Amino acid sequence: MDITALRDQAIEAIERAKNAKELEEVNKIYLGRKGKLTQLLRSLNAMEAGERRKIGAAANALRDELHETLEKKQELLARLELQEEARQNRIDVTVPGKRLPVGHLHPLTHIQREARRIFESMGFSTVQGNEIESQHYNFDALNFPPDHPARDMQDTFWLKQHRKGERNLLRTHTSPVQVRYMEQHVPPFRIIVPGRVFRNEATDARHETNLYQLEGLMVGKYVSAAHFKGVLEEFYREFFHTPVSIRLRPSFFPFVEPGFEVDMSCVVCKGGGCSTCSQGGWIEMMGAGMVHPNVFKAAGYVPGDWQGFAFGMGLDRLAMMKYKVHDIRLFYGGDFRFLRQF
Ligand code: FA5
Repeated sequence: MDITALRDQAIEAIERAKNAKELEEVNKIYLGRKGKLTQLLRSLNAMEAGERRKIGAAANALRDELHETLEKKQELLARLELQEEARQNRIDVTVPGKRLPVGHLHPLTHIQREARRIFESMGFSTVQGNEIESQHYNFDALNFPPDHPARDMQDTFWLKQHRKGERNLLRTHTSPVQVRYMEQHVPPFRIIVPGRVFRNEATDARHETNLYQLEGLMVGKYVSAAHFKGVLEEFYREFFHTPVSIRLRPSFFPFVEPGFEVDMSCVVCKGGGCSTCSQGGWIEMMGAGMVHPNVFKAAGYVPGDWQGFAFGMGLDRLAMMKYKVHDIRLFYGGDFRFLRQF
């Protein structure tokens, strides 16, 4: 082939190459071991002297030119590649940001806050108590006899006793705050005490070892069970926004006289009976009653001077009824499929 034609062909091929791989291919076709120009250079030996000099000089010049052109093209391709990379990596400040997953309040916290809001709107103040309590405030001051089964290892998480004297425990209810508060305050008053309590018992759909209660205590000169009923009805009306069936039945707690338990018609089965309410159609929501004279005495009051009502409602049960949750253990399982629904 004519050297000028070979040159035109090679230069055009170099110009056409779109990337490093194609350029390498061109290099191979013309300058490789079996390349067109390489073969021409090899064939010089067979030529007669005059022709060899003429063609040899032109072929060598073409080899240098091709080397140089290839190198330049290589640099150009590398630059273009860098530019393309930069274009692809460009930060577009107008693209909307990625939303970070944000948590939310636990359903039991919502319930506690809603219950607080309603009682505070009725003039109750919120008071806090201790989760670690003494035997005195949890039991003795609340008129529990020494052999009451609630004091049993089976029902109570007792703490190790390091020093002689009082035994401590994880409070089994929020009622100890009744006496603690009365020791420091003179009636009339109305308080609520929301908080965590602990029971050493087997769990099931309605029972947990860790649960939340909300204690209520209203003391004055003429506070009666009728006031309790009024407060309770107002609370349920506000909390459920719809009429719910409630029943009060007589019950025994050593720190009230008379005592009663408040049941609510099970919302899971609408009272028909299901595993949540043990087929009974009713769920026990709270214990309550008129404050026992011995509790007033333990707090340093003269019993005849005051009267009042107290109640302790289970906030988990309230949440179960509000959200129609059939098993209390779902609140503590940490399962996002459940928690994300609130
Ligand atoms: C008490 O704890 C009394 N302190 C309540 C009280 C206060 C009575 C003031 C009188 C005056 P009881 O053990 O019944 O009572 O618990 C009260 C409520 O807590 C129950 O009605 C129930 O709603 C809830 N509760 C009790 N045990 C559990 C449990 N293991 N899991 C979930 N909720 C529970």
